[in-house]
Amino acid sequence: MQAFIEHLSKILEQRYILTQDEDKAPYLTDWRKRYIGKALAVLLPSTSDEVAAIVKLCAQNQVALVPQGGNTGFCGGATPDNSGKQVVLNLKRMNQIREIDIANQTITIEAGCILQALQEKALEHGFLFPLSLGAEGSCMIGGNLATNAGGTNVLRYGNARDLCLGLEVVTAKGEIWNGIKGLRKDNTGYDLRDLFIGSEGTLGIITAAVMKLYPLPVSQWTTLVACENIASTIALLNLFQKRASSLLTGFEMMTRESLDLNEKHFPHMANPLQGNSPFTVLIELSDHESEEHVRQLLEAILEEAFEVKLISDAVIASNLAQANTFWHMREHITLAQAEEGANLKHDITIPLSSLDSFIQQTDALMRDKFPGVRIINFGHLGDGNLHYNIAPPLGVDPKIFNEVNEKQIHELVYGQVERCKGSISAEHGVGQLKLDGLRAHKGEVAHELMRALKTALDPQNILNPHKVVSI
Ligand code: FAD
Ligand code: 2HG
Ligand code: ZN
Repeated sequence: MQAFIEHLSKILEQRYILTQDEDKAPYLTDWRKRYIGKALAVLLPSTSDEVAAIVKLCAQNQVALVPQGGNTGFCGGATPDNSGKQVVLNLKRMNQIREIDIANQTITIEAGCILQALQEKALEHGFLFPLSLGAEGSCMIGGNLATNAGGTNVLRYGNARDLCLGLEVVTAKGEIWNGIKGLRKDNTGYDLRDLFIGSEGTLGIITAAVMKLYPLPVSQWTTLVACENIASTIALLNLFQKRASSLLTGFEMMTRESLDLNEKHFPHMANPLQGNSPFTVLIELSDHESEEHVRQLLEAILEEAFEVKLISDAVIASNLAQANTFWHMREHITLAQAEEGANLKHDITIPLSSLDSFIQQTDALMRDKFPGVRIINFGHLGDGNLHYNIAPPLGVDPKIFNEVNEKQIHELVYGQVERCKGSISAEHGVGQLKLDGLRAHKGEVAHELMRALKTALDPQNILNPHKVVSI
């Protein structure tokens, strides 16, 4: 392997080839600290040509690559295995904005561009880039596309896939596929762009992308409301969809247990709604007409919701700062869970029509079989996407609890997901975390098609092997 490293130094300057343990360490553990890998080296290229040359060299030497962006993923997709024979290819130095096309309303950016930097660049030009998630200060657009990230604006603008028009990808052979086009229509055969989006670094390395930009709304209004049961939250969603249509840009649900945990770790983020309702919903409307128009609409819908008893309390943010505190409260639940210790995450989607039955049955079974567990259930209700996370009973060591109960808890939740015809991964992907469960979930035919694609595009199995599908 010495020869391989020496050859690398013909592609990258020595300082961008990390081989010392202390230099590699930050790239070898995932955000949840669930996976710790080893690597021959961590490589930091700055151009697509460098990426292509590295992949070619790896292919010649049968060295597997693990692409990495901001390393904020939840499924261990960006963490190498324990062999010490893989290389991590972190794209953070590829962070240039290549072009902003005002008339076409698109931006062409490199994969290592941090999501927040992209949002800010769009704003500078008077546009909205709508992808938004709690990790936006550190995740990167390449990682967002590789995981088909969701977040809080999917309801109105779609997920990362829906925001992408073109890609540049380095293939497993080390060739560069130039699909950098800003076209909203292009039916020229198989959609290669859609193949790479959501493939979690197993089919190709995304080096650049053309993303859609949107006009900035003139006014946004945010409210927190209290609901007594899940059926009311869904009826409320349907009411907002009917009355506000595309003005509805956020509809997030938090259970009382989630907010209690938040308050325990972040006391300044207490729920401003009194009364301890079982469900709190954060709703955002965005308008392109006027502040008055959207405020009146919001008030009218809330009034109707009170009248038909869908909500028992509501508070409208009186300014941007207060709206931000509502959003921070929502986004801090993940951080509160991390503070509390390891938890069992279930990032699932359920059809809205089955959500009530899912929550009622799963909660009851969970409390019956695992007395005292805390069900930290929150998420993007507007998309039917729950983060149905399980924390051990108070005072119980999470490590010991998870060792004993993890398998059964996953079986319980995923069994209910199958009953309701849902998905076991709504937005976080598969990575190594859900690799084993995927065949049963997708079914034999779909799983074989996925394996066939992987074999065709990466016959040597050097791109992120044993993530998503094994061949
Ligand atoms: P990484 O973690 O570095 O990589 C993720 C996967 O993509 C890996 O399989 C990796 O190999 C692959 N990959 C990375 N870059 C490339 C590339 N250029 N080419 C090919 N493959 C690549 N996710 C959501 O969807 N919605 C949320 O609301 C959300 N909220 C979050 C909140 C917090 C606090 C945190 C920590 C995470 C959250 N996430 C959320 C998860 C995570 O941020 C997303 O999955 C994000 O898209 C990952 O981006 P990244 O750059 O960190 O990718
Ligand atoms: C969110 O929606 C993220 O906040 C994180 O997807 C979910 O912590 C989680 O499980
Ligand atoms: Zn989420």
